Amino acid sequence: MLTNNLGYPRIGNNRELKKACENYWSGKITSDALIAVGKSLRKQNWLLQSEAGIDLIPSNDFSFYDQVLDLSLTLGVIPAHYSEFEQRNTELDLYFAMARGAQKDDQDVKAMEMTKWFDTNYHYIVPEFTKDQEFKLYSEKIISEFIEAKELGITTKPVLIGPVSYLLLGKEKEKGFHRIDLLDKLLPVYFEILKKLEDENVEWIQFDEPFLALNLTNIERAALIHTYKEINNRFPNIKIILANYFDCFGDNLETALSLPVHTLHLDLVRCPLQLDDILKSTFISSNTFLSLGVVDGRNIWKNDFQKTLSLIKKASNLLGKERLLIAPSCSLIHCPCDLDLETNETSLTPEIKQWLAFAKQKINEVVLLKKFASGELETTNNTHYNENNKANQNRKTATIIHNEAVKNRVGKINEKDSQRENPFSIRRQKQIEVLNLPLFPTTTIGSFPQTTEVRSWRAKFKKGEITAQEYDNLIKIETEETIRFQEESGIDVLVHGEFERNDMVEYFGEQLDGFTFTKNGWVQSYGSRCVKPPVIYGDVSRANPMTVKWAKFAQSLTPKWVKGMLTGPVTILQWSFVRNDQPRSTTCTQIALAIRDEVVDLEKAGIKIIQIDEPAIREGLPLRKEDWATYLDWAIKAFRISASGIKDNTQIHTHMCYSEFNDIIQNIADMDADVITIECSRSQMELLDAFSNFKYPNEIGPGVYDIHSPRVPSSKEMSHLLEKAAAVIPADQLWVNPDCGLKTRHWDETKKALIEMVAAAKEMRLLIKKEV
Ligand code: THG
Ligand code: ZN
Repeated sequence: MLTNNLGYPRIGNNRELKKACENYWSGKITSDALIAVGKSLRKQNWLLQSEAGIDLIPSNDFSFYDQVLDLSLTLGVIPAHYSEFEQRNTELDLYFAMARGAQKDDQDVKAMEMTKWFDTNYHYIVPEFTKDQEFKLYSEKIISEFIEAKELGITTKPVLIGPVSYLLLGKEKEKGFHRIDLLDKLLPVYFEILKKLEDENVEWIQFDEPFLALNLTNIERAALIHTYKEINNRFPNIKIILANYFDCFGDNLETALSLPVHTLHLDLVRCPLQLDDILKSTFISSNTFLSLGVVDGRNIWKNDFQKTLSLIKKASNLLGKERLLIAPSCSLIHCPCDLDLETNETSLTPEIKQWLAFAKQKINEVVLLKKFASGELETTNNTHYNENNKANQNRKTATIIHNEAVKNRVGKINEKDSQRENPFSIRRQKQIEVLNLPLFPTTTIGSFPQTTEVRSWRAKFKKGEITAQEYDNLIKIETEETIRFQEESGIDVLVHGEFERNDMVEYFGEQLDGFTFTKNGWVQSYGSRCVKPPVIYGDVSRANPMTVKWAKFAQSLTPKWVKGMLTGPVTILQWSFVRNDQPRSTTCTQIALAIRDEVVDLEKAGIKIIQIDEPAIREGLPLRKEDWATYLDWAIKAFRISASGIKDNTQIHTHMCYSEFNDIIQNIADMDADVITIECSRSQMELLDAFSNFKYPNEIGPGVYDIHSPRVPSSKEMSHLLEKAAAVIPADQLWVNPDCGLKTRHWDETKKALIEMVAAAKEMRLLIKKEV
């Protein structure tokens, strides 16, 4: 029996990687200094795992930005428009240019597209393929990192995304082919990598093929079989681990079991039941090893040793101990680094802390589980085992988890609670009377630039260096300036700017009962950007209003409408670490009721437009289509519960990120928000396609410019987009707004872009007048 780890967080205990990258980008440190930070992080991670007793330690799990982009560079998948930049710059700068775009002297290249990694909050850079795509071994990172570890005395297990998943993660940049057709051109580069690793005496290699958790076509399944047969034929002595995670193999099980690989890795946290199917399957060959993913790589709860050991026992009874590896369910990059760094007992109480495990603790759990399961250690009278048992028992019986009032309220929810008073057509008339807005009303998504200054006020306040009153005053001044700017630039529906908030989920988590939070529980979201997800440990309720004070203050400054800004229940759920002792749908409904109370209080305070953001509704979709309906049913209902406690003449907005909505557009319409704003500038046309095929019943603001880039768009560009939108959506249903919140932008570009945006809306109003 061996211990196996799939990937370790690379950001560093104190986000060293984030800081080093950002310093390099702003010219504060050299590339050598950045490279040295990377090297030191890799060394720390390898040594930590080696000292803990992990047998198969991953390498190539490090990345300066994203592991999918690393692979694109490895395979030479570099879009043509970078070729001039490539010739004039280093490999590292080319890599960052692909990730984030670059303006340098006369060179100006755009960033590649970014999207969500399966159902996580991690974002990867989407590979772009052309019909005659060529592949070549371009970057030797995977080999040099293997050698680097060997020089430290550690023989690692290189990890890389398998060829089939790599192709499927990408996108065709032109018509006339499917990316899977490129497989036979791609495979030789993989062989070249394997050959080089074999020459370095590699023993194990992990191929991630997480598309095995999705619905695959017969062609894609055949591609998997072809790939691993070819690899096995050429490299029969390398032990290949094929990793699937985030869901069951489902109807790909037969395919997976028939692949000629040394070891199959299974996610037994998401899908414990598949173990029985696999063990009794006649397809599993008599010498295949199984890597049992028993420690949750996606959540922060301590493993339940007793339960896990009985699962492992089932496998060892049938296969024998020798054929088993013990592992986390997936890479640990979705977990914070180290629970030991959480020393502040007022934010994370010792009672809750004993229920948790972060990446470092999970590594120790894997090792202990293996020792217990293999018989190396007895469980009786073992301190670690007893502690684990005690913590799990304590959590099962803890009173702080349960709130009878919340449970009763959820139990009493009826049909009416998820319905507005009247249908949209009636609400709309009432809202027009109250709001009195022009055609093409302009607004923003909510946040304005979170400058270093604003962040420093919060840091000072948290450290006690300024008083609550001083902090409030600073935020008030910033809010007032933002209101004035919006008035002067002619925006119709204003926002307060959200300067009092750290993150749109963390801010609510900090104020809701049933949540706790960490001081240092950072998880990479994209590139150098990290999030600190709150921890939902118990029944959720709202003790006090959370946003009313700031909404009221902002509204008091201006005769124009100011939107109340909330995060929706599905997004709060999706971007938190969620309790695993009740269904996610129950937790989501509890959050929905808390948000509903906030919506009602905002209305009472005179706020007429309330936005409930749900940017994460799509990423919450289960990986397999057969599970979509159940999820959509409770998720959409939760949103409706949060939005239905108010009168018809209060207008509900929602906002969503990412534009791949075609397949769930009916469900989005079923949310029945009066207005929806959607992110779409990186692929505007795709979004409009969806709306030309589907008559969206309510009002809609397709984002008219991309806030992820510092580039200032012209009013012409935006009015042109609006004309295209008006061709598929009736003009009186259209809103004008950027495609997402402005918190990551600077003030100068924000101001310029919004002035141009208002000009575009005015051009549209004139145009429509002429037509009438
Ligand atoms: N909050 C959460 N998850 C998210 C987003 C969010 N997932 C999707 C999308 N938005 C990801 N985008 C970002 C954008 C900015 C940042 C993080 C994710 C960001 N983070 C600060 C950083 O890394 O410097 C964190 C510092 C802080 O919170 O003070 O700027 O908005 N939950
Ligand atoms: Zn957005």
